[in-house]
Amino acid sequence: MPRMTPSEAFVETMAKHGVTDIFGIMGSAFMDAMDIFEPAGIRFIPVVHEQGAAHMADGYSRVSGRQGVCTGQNGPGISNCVTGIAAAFWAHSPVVIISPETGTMGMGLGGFQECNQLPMFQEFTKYQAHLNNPSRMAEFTGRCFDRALSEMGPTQLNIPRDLFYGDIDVEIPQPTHVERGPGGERSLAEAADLLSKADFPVIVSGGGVVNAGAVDECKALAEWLGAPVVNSYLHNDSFPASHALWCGPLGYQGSKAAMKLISRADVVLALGTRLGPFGTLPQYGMDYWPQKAKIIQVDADHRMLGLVKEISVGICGDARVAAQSLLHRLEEMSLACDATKERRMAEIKREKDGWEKELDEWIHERDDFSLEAIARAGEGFLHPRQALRELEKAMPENVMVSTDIGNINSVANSYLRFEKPRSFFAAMSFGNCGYAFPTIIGAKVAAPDRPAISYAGDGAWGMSMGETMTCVREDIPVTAVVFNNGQWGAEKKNQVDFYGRRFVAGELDNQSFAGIARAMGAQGVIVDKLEDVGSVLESAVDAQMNDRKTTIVEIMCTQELGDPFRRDALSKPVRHLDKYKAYV
Ligand SMILES: Cc1ncc(C[n+]2csc(CCOP(=O)(O)OP(=O)(O)O)c2C)c(N)n1
Ligand SMILES: [Mg+2]
Repeated sequence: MPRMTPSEAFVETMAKHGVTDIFGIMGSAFMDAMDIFEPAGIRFIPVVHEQGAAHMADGYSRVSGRQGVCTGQNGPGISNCVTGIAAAFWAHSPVVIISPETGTMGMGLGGFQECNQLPMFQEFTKYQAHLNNPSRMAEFTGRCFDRALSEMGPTQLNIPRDLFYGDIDVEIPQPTHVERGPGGERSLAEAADLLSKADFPVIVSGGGVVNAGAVDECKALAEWLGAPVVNSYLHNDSFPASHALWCGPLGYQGSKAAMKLISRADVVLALGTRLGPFGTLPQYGMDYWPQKAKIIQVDADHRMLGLVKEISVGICGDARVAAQSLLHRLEEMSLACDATKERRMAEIKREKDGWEKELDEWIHERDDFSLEAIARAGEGFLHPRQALRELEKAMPENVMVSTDIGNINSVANSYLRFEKPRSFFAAMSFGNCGYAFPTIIGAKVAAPDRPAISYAGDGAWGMSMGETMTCVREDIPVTAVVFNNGQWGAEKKNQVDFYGRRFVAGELDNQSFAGIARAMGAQGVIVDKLEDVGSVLESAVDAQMNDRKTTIVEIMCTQELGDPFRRDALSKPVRHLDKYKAYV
């Protein structure tokens, strides 16, 4: 066995796993290994804040399907990553966080930058390795990289900093690849039977379809059945939007056509989706989930089967081969729904056309608060919906878009359509503001030839805009769209609906984001006319692709607000004490 140092074993194992990029901020704790990243073919990308590094690793892995890697100094550098790793966990991203720790001889004495780094990631990792002996460096490193992929989620490699040093004799392990099957024979047969008897089958295409590379198989199955395909919440890239059977996303600010059609289903094939609780809440006053339908759920993780929604058949399998297997079975059977294929196709078209028309006419919100906000704004402020529609029309081919958490970003859900998977990186169930921008930077590193665009509200932008300096310093050109409505809108909406318009802490008296962008060395453009939205986006993308320039596009928006995020979780206030009686 070759002799090497643990640092060499660590770096060699990463190289063997194809690691070429690591996001983070340097620190003495891992400097011995960092010193040899370059000769190992690994680029270390220094960021502004380690939360950004974790989001970048997330975006990197979501677009490439490979492990994204982040690291930082023990203690504060690593605790700064917690939010980013939690977000990656809920995005099912194979992110590996390398967390160097206080040295073994100092741990427990309260020295410098000391903390126990395993508990803080426990809930958001699929696997945590703690290096307990330097001789096992390659083994643990390899396992973290393997498990991030096989379990589709973050893993942590915790390394006491003194264990990078020494001499070890070790073989570098080969990466392993777990091949998943279609699922159990009996559940597949039951599912095929249900589908063959269905009158109105509907397919929900989820994140598992993207991760498994199953879009073509989903398409073939949908075409065979003539079944409408709806995207699960925030997985708008799980089916090509130009396809006649595509109906758009379910859930908050999603497609009414999708929701109306699924409400009529007698059999639903939920392909590669955990059917997360937030993603199927009633919307637009419509409780669309088909309570009486038979639900077939396919998920690679057996723990997700039937967890949220009652199901008739659960298939623990890979979305791609499961869809393939179902199609092969159905090809041998006669389909009840064949008799109505044309009628159903016409129904799909009718609902889609109706929704497009409604979106075209829905140029602004119409509730009292929004109407007052529009009147107050006057010239120079755009309706968010109109701006979003213009952006949609100007989207370049092959685009990658990330979105943040906020009111306008949520409304964007209706206007974001994709032709290919691994194109849409929304902040998923962890729902943290500040997600979109660093995530698109990571995506751009993994796919430099694709146009990269992030959306964020002005509040979320404030949390994340520092990473503009990373784009400029590290030559990672992207385009950031900032919807400046001068408020933490999504939360203010709750004060409108539930707290008698008692606005506390919701206003944002912003400086010019375009100006700040320019001060950071990027281009900054203010858009205050609707007719400029499309052309500004196009030139920003052109600058990104042809001049390697990052542009911040600041769109001035009225303070109108769309439907609230958490209508499900809020109720009108009750006060018992006299001094608070007016606060209802
Ligand atoms: C890290 C974090 N802090 C706070 C929140 C709560 N929150 C959700 S949406 C929102 C407002 C977002 O405002 P902005 O980014 O300006 O977008 P807008 O709603 O105005 O479109 C806040 C504060 C959150 N989701 N994440
Ligand atoms: Mg805002």
